[in-house]
Amino acid sequence: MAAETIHHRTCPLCEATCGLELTVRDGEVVRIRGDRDDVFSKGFICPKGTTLGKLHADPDRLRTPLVRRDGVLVEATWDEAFAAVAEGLGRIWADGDRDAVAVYLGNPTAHSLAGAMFAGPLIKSLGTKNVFSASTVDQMPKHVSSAYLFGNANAIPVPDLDRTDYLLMLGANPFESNGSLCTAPDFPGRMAAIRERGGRIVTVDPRRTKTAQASDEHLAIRPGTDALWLAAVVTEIRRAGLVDLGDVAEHVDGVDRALDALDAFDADSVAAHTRIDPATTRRIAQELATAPSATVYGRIGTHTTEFGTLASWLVELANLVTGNLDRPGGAMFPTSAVGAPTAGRTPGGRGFTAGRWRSRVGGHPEIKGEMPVAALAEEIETPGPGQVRALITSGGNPVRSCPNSERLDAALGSLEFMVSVDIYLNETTRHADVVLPSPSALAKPHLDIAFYGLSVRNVVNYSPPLHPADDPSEPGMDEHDIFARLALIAGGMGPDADPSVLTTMMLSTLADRAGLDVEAELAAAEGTPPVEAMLDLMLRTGPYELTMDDLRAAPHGIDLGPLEPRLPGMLRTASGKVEVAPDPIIDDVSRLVAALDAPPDERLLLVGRRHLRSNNSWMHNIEVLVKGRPRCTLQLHPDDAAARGVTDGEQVVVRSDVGQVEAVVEVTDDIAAGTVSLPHGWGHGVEGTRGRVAATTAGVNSNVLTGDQAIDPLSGNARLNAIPVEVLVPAPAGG
Ligand SMILES: Nc1nc2c(c(=O)[nH]1)N[C@H]1C(S)=C(S)[C@@H](COP(=O)(O)OP(=O)(O)OC[C@H]3O[C@@H](n4cnc5c(=O)[nH]c(N)nc54)[C@H](O)[C@@H]3O)O[C@H]1N2
Ligand SMILES: Nc1nc2c(c(=O)[nH]1)N[C@H]1C(S)=C(S)[C@@H](COP(=O)(O)OP(=O)(O)OC[C@H]3O[C@@H](n4cnc5c(=O)[nH]c(N)nc54)[C@H](O)[C@@H]3O)O[C@H]1N2
Ligand code: SF4
Ligand SMILES: [Mo]
Repeated sequence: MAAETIHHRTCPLCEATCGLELTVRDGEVVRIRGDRDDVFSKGFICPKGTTLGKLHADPDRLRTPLVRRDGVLVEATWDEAFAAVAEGLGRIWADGDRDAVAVYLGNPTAHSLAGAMFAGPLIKSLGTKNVFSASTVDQMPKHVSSAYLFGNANAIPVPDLDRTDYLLMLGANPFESNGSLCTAPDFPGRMAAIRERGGRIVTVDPRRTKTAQASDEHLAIRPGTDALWLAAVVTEIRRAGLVDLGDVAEHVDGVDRALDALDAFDADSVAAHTRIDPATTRRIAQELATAPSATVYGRIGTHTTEFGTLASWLVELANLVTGNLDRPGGAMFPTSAVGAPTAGRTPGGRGFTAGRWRSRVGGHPEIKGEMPVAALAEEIETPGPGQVRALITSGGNPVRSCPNSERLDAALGSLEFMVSVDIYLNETTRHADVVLPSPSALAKPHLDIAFYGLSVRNVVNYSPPLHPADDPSEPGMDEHDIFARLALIAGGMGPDADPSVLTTMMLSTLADRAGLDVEAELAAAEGTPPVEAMLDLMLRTGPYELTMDDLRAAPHGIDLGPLEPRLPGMLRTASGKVEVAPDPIIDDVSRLVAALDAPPDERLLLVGRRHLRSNNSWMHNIEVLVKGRPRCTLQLHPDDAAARGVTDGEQVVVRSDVGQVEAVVEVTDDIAAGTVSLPHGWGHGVEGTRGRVAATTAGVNSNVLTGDQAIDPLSGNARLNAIPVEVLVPAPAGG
């Protein structure tokens, strides 16, 4: 019998960063289970994590670069592929307009070490204003509220789950998603622990999710009204005389101005919109303010709405006025081992500026260097200087994940040139002229740079590649070298430039910024893979002064302890204080006041949902994850079903102002009357894609129904929830 070897690595699929234990026999992963010795996840794993071996072995996963010749994508060598990239993009740049080449970075780019380190340099050498990412269909509101409040878009407070006495959770379903902007492996277990120690959990969600069922209380809010409700909660806390900023009071500016702006919202005035009765709202306000410690946590359901930034700001305001900002059991700032812009100890900085430039067609302000992805289609369609004529995508599927996706699909089809870095030929990458395949997750080094900065405990863990990049079953190029070569092409160095040109520059910059001797650092890094040399430098100069050797010696991770108070040292606002009432936010409150006066929308409101065995628009080609009951169903309350004469399992038409899809109905009282739910990321089997399993459980694309015009003005984030729809029974054939 062949010898088995055991390996440990961090799962890169979601934000939970679970430790995995992999058993390998004859070069093949034969078993994956949770690593019981992982310092953070302690053996927790979800079904997706067990399938990384199947993902690695998936025959449909791309292993060779593809280049379009005579309209057809054919296999090519890496040299041919990069030559085609240089030629195709070169044609566009030859006209002298750098903005004509846009870039879209998808979710797995944030989960990849190469993406975290090389996306910045790539964007810089592209020199384009047309930078788009999945952030504007996701968490951009949180970046914006953090940027205004704390002076840095990445200074995001996380709920201190392991010590809190009271968790108020809105628009999040960690039993399926495993948590987001809150890295917490075994979120369900951490919730159970809150209740075991006598704490209380209140979940606000139009659906009675598994998370809601595991809470002490569930409030079935009307979709899209969280900002109204949170504003009322804050006002009720004030009226009850319970505002108490606690230890951070001296570091905070503008609380009264913020509270005055919210005076129109109270438990009574928002009730008709939120459908939460006033007594409950007042009680929750009281509980939140008087719990020994409490934390308010809002996620996707609160962010992907028209009032995303206000909702996110109100979450922070609720934490602040109850004395729970920056204290154990409240909302706290992690301290990442690889350092962060806020790692220093002296408050003050440049603060935040939005709108340094504007999108050409819609006039949307730039946020964090990005344009709203909801505006990508119009930037491609509209002729004139600055028109997007070419696109680079990395680890993204905007044709499934972005609003008004049929329009975007057509727009991508009209591009003069497109390059995709991806592991599959999907609904988006099928439009590419060149597809550059990343290695399998198991063949890449991994360290969750982004997510250790959002973690409920300070930890760090490094995973070396399990399969070498030159493994014959792999595409033969590291992901960071793909990024580096794209960046070098964009920088005018041509398709054959050596990636080390870029990595040497990056290492020098890091050393220089850290005040180290650049020459000595370069000499010391000689012979070390450049990514590891850079990580080593980031770790050494980070807050714990660790090294890569420390990490390599700790395959189960290094526990750096519970979160610690960080105020005021981490503040980067101009005043060096928490700026609670910045003008753009206060101005936007008037839009919320207008919503209060508008008659509540009586139509059915569509929301999304996630399933534990799915991952946005992918992982749908892994048989064990998609088998069983179809997951892409339209959830409908029994009363709404009866009113339309619809029964469970029936096919209906779902129509919004933007488009329509046909979906199979799932009648369930787990969804509030007046709300319907369809998950996003489905609609597979399209011509030109390669995913044999995904095509058999295709589902429908919910983003046909979402609009690209309704966005949160402060963040550019798309509105993907609370979409008014009609549900219609199709006329019988021939009728
Ligand atoms: N209606 C609605 N729409 C939504 C949402 C919603 O809740 N409702 N959620 C939004 C959110 S939060 C997000 S983050 C977005 C996600 O939006 P996207 O990031 O655009 O889409 P994903 O489905 O995550 O696509 C991931 C792609 O990365 C590829 N990939 C996987 N691993 C790798 C890798 O290691 N390297 C590379 N290069 N590629 C890889 C996959 O093959 C796939 O093509 O969707 C958003 N869209
Ligand atoms: N299994 C799995 N895990 C994932 C992902 C996945 O696709 N599958 N995606 C990953 C990504 S990219 C992200 S960003 C995270 C997201 O993680 P979460 O934020 O936890 O996202 P969801 O699980 O979609 O939960 C959002 C909840 O918001 C509710 N909701 C919708 N509209 C409203 C509203 O107006 N108000 C309120 N209060 N609630 C509302 C929905 O019913 C839903 O239950 O998950 C990550 N983890
Ligand atoms: S919860 Fe997330 S990180 Fe953990 S095993 Fe599942 S997909 Fe991987
Ligand atoms: Mo996301």
